[in-house]
Formats: sequence, structure tokens, C-alpha cells
Amino acid sequence: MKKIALLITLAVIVISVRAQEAGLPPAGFDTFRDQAVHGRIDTVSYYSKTVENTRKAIVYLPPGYSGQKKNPVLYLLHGIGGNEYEWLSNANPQHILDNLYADHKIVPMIVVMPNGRAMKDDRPTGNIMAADKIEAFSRFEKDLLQDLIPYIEKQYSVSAKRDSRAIAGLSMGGGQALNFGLGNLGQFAWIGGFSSAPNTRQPEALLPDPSGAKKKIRLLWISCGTEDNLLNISERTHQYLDRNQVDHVYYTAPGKHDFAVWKKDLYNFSQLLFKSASNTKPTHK
Ligand code: FER
Repeated sequence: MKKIALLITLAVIVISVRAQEAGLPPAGFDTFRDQAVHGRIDTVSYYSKTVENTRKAIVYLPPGYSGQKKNPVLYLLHGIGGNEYEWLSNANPQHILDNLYADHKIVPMIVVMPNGRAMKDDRPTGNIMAADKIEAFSRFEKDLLQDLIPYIEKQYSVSAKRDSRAIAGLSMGGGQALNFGLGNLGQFAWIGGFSSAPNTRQPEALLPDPSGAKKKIRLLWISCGTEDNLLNISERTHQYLDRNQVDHVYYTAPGKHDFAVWKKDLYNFSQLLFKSASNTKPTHK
């Protein structure tokens, strides 16, 4: 009996270690934990010269945010049918981040969830694939760089260095993150595309100077569910990066085009942010 119990225990340990290696989050990673310390959600409005309108964004402030210490910032972008609430409504990013923080697995960071459809009526209504709406996803580059980032850096206690600025997103937001991040390596050092959509630039346009970019990129993360119809976009980006010897994480795992995949992406990607290779321990505690 004891032997069987021991074997079962060992099997459970082996399976859970394997699961961690595969980047599978533990049960409860995305639910409110009573004993964990908690961050705070703000809704902000900023004036956009790009859109000539007031626009909204959701801001997650890490536990213990006081305005004393300068924080790094992750800009986290939504998909074609989403808006600034999409992550919050579907993924509990605040619980994922609070729990990771409580477990000393992430550096305290501000996470800004903007509306990436830079046009006057930025709601995902009507035909979300309409040309003017798709165009607005690309116009968001200017809004982000010239309107939103300056606002966030004025409003909050933020480290404004490129080494302290990350951009990631899902699907259309993944395409934006890769296009804007790799297109502005003077502004972003940590870049992630989750299940990136066809708005992702062709590899040669996305990264025309791989050897120059290599010196600046701190993290380039490309991920996609293996049952996602858009897998070819991530695959072509990954192959170009491999051909040009640009270090990157290519994470594919069973999954479709949905939040089950993107929650895992946030869980894994956020743990890599703002840490140096030689010091992968979180800086708090
Ligand atoms: C497309 C298929 C998917 C496309 C965009 C998407 C612009 C975006 C999906 C998403 O954001 O979830 O052909 O073209």
C-alpha cells in the first residue's frame, strides 16, 4: 500500500514539473486569492491629438504602488472585436498578476490596457472588419507613442527608459505589438505577439535590420495555439527570426484562438519581463 502511495506521489510530482516546464499555469492562477496582495485598477481618459478626441484606457497598478518607486510598464493590447475592457472582461489579468506577484514570480509593473482602434467611435460595433476600423488599428501607433505613453508617464510613477517599456497583445493587438515594438526599438525593449493576426507586417518589413535589432531586443516572444487558423503568421515570423539568428521565444501549445491561450501567454510572458538574464529573480522582497 505504502509503495503504491509513494508511486502515485512521484507520478503527481513528475506530471506537475512537466506541466510547469510546458508553461502550464497552476490551478487558480487566474482567480482572486484572499491571502494575496492586490493591485488596483484605474480607468483613465487622455486627450489624443492623433484622434482629436478623449480616449480611455484601463490601468493596473501593482500591489504596493505608491508613487515613490519608478515602475516599468507593459502596454497590453486587445483583438479585433475588443476594446480597452477586453482583457479585463475575459482574462482576469489583475488576478493573474496579483498571484504572480505574491509568489515572487514577476517584477512589479504597471499594465496599461488601451483602446487600440484609434478613431473617434472606437467601439467594436457594426462590421469590425471594416477598412476604416482596420486602418484605426494601425493609426494607434501614433496615438500610443505621441499621446498615451506621454500621458501615462506624466500621470504615474514610471521609468521612461526603453528597458522599462514592454508591448504585447493578442491577435490584432499581437500584430500591433510586433509592428510597433519592432518598428520602434528606441521605445520598446520587450515585445510579445500572442496569436498575431494578418496585420503583422511581412517579416522583411517587420525586421529589415535583424543584426541591428538583435542588440536592442531584450525579449521577443511569439506564441500561438496550434489549432489557430492564424498559426501561419507566427510560424513565418518565427522562421524568419531563426534564419536571421534573432533570439526569441517561440511558444506553441495546443489551443485555439481564445482566451484560454492568451491567459497562459500573459502568465508566462509577464514572468520574463524586466529581468536581466543574469538576475532573473524578481526585484521585490
Ligand atoms: C483576419 C483574421 C483575423 C484579420 C484580422 C483577424 C485583418 C483578427 C482577429 C482577432 O483580432 O482576433 O483576416 O484581418
